[in-house]
Amino acid sequence: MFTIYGYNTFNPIKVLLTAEELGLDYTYVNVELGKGENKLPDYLARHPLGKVPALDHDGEILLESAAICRYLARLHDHRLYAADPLPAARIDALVDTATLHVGRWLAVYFWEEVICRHFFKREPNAAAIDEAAGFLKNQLPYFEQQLASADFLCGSEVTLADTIAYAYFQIQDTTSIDLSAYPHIVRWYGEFSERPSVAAVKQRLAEAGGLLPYP
Ligand SMILES: N[C@@H](CCC(=O)N[C@@H](CS)C(=O)NCC(=O)O)C(=O)O
Repeated sequence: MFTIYGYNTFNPIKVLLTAEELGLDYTYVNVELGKGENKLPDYLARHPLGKVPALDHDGEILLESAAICRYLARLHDHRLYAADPLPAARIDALVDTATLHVGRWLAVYFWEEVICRHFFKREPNAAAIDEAAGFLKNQLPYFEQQLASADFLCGSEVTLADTIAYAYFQIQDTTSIDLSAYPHIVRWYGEFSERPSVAAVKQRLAEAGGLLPYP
């Protein structure tokens, strides 16, 4: 039995999208971050840092979104991933670029324009947004180039690089990020958004009462 603990933010969404792409049968539990449910003793026993996502697989607790995604893919015949070291390393590299670079700066928009507005009732810090925009201007051309020559980030098949990167790129739906200078990223994002996995994740979040009243 698989239980995914999450919330409507990009880290849990990586895991939910991956689970849906793999056709995993799982239970979803919404951890209400806004109410501090992630800091309650029950949840801290599961995740000592009090963060989402966490995965419970038959009583084994797994943490860290990308590690959970890799684990699920390995359980499913390495689908969305690769059994061979070289293609696996190429997917890992794009996952890390999505997480440590592009996603890190996309997340600044989400933090400033969604979380701070919604939870802290303050306006976005313009200097933080400017800094993120500067880094993205240098980094997004790499993804644009990857997607100019292939349907997906790592070639002709969906991989963990796509499910994980998509979770960050969907930040554009609720923030001021403008990706119109990157037509291949826009094409990839539009096509991925039509995948049944994306609709299924939205439905899971809505059913669990985990859709924030984002703008
Ligand atoms: N590196 C972790 C990051 C997890 C993380 O920071 N999750 C955020 C939501 S996107 C969270 O739980 N924030 C609540 C908190 O830190 O109190 C992962 O990839 O799983």
